[in-house]
Amino acid sequence: TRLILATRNNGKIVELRAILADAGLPHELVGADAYPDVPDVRETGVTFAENALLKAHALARATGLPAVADDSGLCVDVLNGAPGIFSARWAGKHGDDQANLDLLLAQLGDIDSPEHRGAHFACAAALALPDGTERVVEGQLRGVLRHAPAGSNGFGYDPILQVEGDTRTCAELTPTEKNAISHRGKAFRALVPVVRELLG
Ligand code: ITT
Repeated sequence: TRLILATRNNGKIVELRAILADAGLPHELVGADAYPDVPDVRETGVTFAENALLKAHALARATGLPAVADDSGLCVDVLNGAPGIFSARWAGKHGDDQANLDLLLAQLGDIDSPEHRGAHFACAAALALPDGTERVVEGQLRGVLRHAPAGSNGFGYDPILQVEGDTRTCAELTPTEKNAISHRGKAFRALVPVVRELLG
């Protein structure tokens, strides 16, 4: 069966293809770009799980095919969890990774002690079927925010989050290393048995 990846974020698509293939999911994975006529859903939820479900349902309903979606972001301790669900447009323009990351570093500028620079990535992975059946699971990755970006792998805020228990940022990990420990890896590996159960 076809399974639609209900996202237009290329960084996510690359990671999801690897995570789901490594987990042995036999389905043909198709990006949302294969369905250009389906309008982007308004992300009106107030949690990662709500927004992931909104995205998955919109694609499943419009295409008649099962869809999985990712809603994710960076939650900073001293900002009470912000940018959170607003991570993709923290500096104003949707998907401007560089501006988002620069603004966040500026906001944390004078905070120095590592215990005050704690943060985590969060990911909600949702599955929706055309008949309205839905499931959602979540994963997190803890770390400490650097003062300057390092590394060129990954996307988004990867260059500024140093992984807990490691000396490297997410952008200094190989894709395989990141997927093994990431919020997205955890969430989608937890979703795979659910996909198998509901889709066979
Ligand atoms: P779709 O809605 O089409 O999936 P999007 O980029 O708008 O794409 P989100 O609303 O879930 O998706 O926003 C996710 C943002 O959170 C993303 O743009 C990054 O800034 C950040 N983010 C999420 N996962 C990340 C990761 O693994 N590494 C770095 N930044 C990440």
